[in-house]
Amino acid sequence: MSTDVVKAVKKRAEQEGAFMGAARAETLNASAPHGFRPMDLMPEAKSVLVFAKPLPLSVFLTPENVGNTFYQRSAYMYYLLMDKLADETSLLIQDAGFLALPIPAYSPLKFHGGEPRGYLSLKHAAAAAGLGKLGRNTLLINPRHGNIMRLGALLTAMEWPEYAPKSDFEPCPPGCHACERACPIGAIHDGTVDKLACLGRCIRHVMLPPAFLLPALKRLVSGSRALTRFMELSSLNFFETYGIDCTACLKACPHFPSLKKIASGEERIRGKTPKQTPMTCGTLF
Ligand code: B12
Ligand code: SF4
Ligand code: SF4
Repeated sequence: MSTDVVKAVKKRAEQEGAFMGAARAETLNASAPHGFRPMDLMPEAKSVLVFAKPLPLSVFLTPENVGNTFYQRSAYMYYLLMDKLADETSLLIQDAGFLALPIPAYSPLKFHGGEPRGYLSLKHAAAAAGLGKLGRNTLLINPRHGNIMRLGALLTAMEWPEYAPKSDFEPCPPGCHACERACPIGAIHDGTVDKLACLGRCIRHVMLPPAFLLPALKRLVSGSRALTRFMELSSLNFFETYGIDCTACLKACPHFPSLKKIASGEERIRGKTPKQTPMTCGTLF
């Protein structure tokens, strides 16, 4: 029964052009902050399954007068796609007799200290599931598919038969700070991102206050439970579709894919050659 459901989940991911990996829930329970662990959402969770799919390269390369609008549409579509994949595979697992909770690819958000967070950090989950490592720009980098992936996930009470082994893939070559230099507002420092600064620069939404008001808003929200609840509800109701006006830290990175490498099937990797992650399926390029 378990073998059948594992095959069915992998096949469903492949049909969506996604690849996947699994991590033990206890690994993330031990390392994620309180309130943002698998056990805070599903106490009986034993496994975290994570899905990843790269966006079409062309949406990052449209002319200046088009801007990032095509990227925005793809990014939005991918949130829906990842949510759909997580929902459908959760049903497959449920049919096999185990509870499974799809984790949203974007919204709802939980406000922490006045800043938005996902209920579970998908990039940390993806790294634990063997889908890559986090670079200095804090984004997930996969040795084969680069840095332009969108992620989805689910938690399940089912013990998954194979969890990701430790990987020695090191995404950032020594001395590389291309993402930090490329960020137009200097939001990236030593592997952390100033979320509010990035949000003010890269998110475009008619209801988003101007960037200079965001620090004051953060202070107000962080000090008020009612405002925190209001922000969480507004992000759920209104922020699902938004514009994205900056991709500089992706494009400057040596792991930003190139068509030549995609076509030749060459692995996009600088530095060490990675071990192929056994849990990845659905080879795309
Ligand atoms: C809120 C959010 C944003 C915010 C804040 C970003 C941020 N860095 O947190 C804003 C609007 C700025 C943003 C921007 C972007 N985002 Co965004 N975003 C999210 C969202 C919804 C939540 C992220 C989150 O929870 N952050 C809070 C935590 C993780 O950050 P932190 O406080 O720095 O965490 C610290 C500790 O708390 C601890 N920690 C927290 N959780 C955990 C868990 C474990 C296990 C461990 C060990 C530690 C740990 O580690 C950190 C260091 O101390 C996720 C979807 C999701 N649910 O994950 C997408 C997501 C991270 N975004 C994504 C993308 C693509 C982007 C952009 C590239 C969009 C663009 N411009 O094109 C930029 C990238 C900017 C950047 N360089 O980071 C993708 C990333 C895919 C990838 N390949 O990594 C995600 C995963 C969406 C998705 N479904 O694919 N985003
Ligand atoms: S998305 Fe733009 S503003 Fe945000 S960290 Fe990356 S380069 Fe900086
Ligand atoms: S630009 Fe360099 S330092 Fe930044 S994430 Fe990419 S490889 Fe790492």
